[in-house]
Amino acid sequence: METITEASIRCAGVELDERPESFGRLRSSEDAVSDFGVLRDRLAGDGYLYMPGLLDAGVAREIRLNVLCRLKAEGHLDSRYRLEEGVLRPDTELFFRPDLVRDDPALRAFLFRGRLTEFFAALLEEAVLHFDFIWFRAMSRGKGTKPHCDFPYMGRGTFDLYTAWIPYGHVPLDVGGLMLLEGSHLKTPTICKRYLARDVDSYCTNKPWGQLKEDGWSFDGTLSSNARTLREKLGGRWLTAEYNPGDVLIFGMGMVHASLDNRTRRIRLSSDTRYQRASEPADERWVGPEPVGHGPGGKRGLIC
Ligand SMILES: O=C(O)CCC(=O)C(=O)O
Ligand SMILES: [Fe+2]
Repeated sequence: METITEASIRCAGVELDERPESFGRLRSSEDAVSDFGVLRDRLAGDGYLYMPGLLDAGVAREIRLNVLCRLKAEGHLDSRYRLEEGVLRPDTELFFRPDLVRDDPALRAFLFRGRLTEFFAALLEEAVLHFDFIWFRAMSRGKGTKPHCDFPYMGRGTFDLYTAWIPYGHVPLDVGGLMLLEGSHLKTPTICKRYLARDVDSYCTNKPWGQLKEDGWSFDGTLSSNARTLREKLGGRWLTAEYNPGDVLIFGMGMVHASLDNRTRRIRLSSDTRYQRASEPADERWVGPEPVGHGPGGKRGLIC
């Protein structure tokens, strides 16, 4: 099947430098899966835990099939391929689709009960609170996410908050999985202090330049549109992996990350969800049965 449209790897259209000093693979912590002392040290040092096969691959595949059934019903799939291949029609464009899983009990159980939350409770040594909102992504050809940290989107509670990025299906590099900027979690609290302190849903009521834009955002949370020059500035390598169902990638709020553009017609399905210690303050935009998120209820007008 012809699916690759561009030879080089890109992030939001920007070609990346693939030399080994600029681009590499995530370190797997599969070897330390139940050694939480080692895992805590790695999380502090590397800023992430890449856990291949931590979760049930069969359940991840079932969730994928449910979502693909919905996309098929919406007319997005190329009917010449088997459903599980998830090949999109050439004219289909998809990006951020939390609505696809709003009422998927299997996904909620996968993310919020069982193995993953038990893992977080052992890692954080306390009862865990998760955000209720599920960021679900269905990325079509050409789509990727620009470099950012997560805190500007969810920074009204603790900084000690973790993202779990989870693929539903095989995600080789050309399908465009997540990548992290090596060591950036140690640099952003100083170098990007002002960026981390911003909140995408806050605006200045008393300043013409601080108003919400027509699309409802004051700024969109992107750190840089150019993953190549950002890496040159901050140092480290862009790190990624060939992901499979059952894998999970965990990282904190200061970690710069992005995703590779999907260069194929195969859909990239993934979720990202958030976990923290239950005793710490939580960002109220994302918790509860109907989280207000970035909608009107989440906006906060400030005197700046
Ligand atoms: O999957 C993506 O493209 C972006 C995910 C992301 O930004 C995150 O997991 O925080
Ligand atoms: Fe993110």
